[in-house]
Amino acid sequence: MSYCPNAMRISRMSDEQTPSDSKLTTSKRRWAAEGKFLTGRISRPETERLPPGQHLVKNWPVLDLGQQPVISLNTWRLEVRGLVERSLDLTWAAFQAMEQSTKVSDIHCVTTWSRYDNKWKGVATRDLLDLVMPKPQANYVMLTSYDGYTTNLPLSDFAAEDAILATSWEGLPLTHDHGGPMRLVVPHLYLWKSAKWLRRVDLIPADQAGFWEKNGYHMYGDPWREQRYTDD
Ligand SMILES: Nc1nc2c(c(=O)[nH]1)N[C@H]1C(S)=C(S)[C@@H](COP(=O)(O)O)O[C@H]1N2
Ligand SMILES: [Mo]
Repeated sequence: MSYCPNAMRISRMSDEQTPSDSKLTTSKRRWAAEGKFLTGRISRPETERLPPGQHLVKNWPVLDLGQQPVISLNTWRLEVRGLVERSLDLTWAAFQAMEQSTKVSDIHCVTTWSRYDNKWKGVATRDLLDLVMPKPQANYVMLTSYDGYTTNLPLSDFAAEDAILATSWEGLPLTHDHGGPMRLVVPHLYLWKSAKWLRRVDLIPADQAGFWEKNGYHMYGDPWREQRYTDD
């Protein structure tokens, strides 16, 4: 593999290690421990567009572990493995040749900002799943990114109608800081489930915790039910 030195260092991390801490990472671990931002209110998308405890922003903040991997389109791959009839190892050209979809969605970050009406273009997760054909025992997905980040969600949520493997935002190529060249967007869950710089999708039988889920954040992360932190 021929990523930049930074990405090479990241790609050598084993699954047991976690990406190194930034100041924000440390703060977010503490917020999970303290239950920060929980309002105790419940609202529903049908009655209120903004989930409880969220505020609207017009800009789009950048949040990650502080290590943005450099990815070359020549070596970029998207792998889909696990409980599938046909595993995939897509090059950038093969990914671009897939049917392209457009979705408009609101996004909600657990750090309390929400942004309305984001226009995405890319490959609908359903179109990817049609290619791999999940086996009946596949119930969850584990996502792994080029920076070593991982996150988990049910397969049915990954397959949501508006979930997209996005390469474009507001008519422009997705910028690197927001996960370009390609990131997942699953708008009905908190944005930490939407892996930036996505590299691998594993279809698995039972739920497993990803990075934030091991660090005090909820296994599912529904903004409408304010599932910010592990309930224990
Ligand atoms: N690969 C990767 N994806 C990631 C993260 C990360 O650190 N690495 N952070 C998550 C978190 S906590 C959030 S809130 C969103 C932020 O996306 P943005 O920077 O485009 O706003 O990305 C999510 N996806
Ligand atoms: Mo986040």
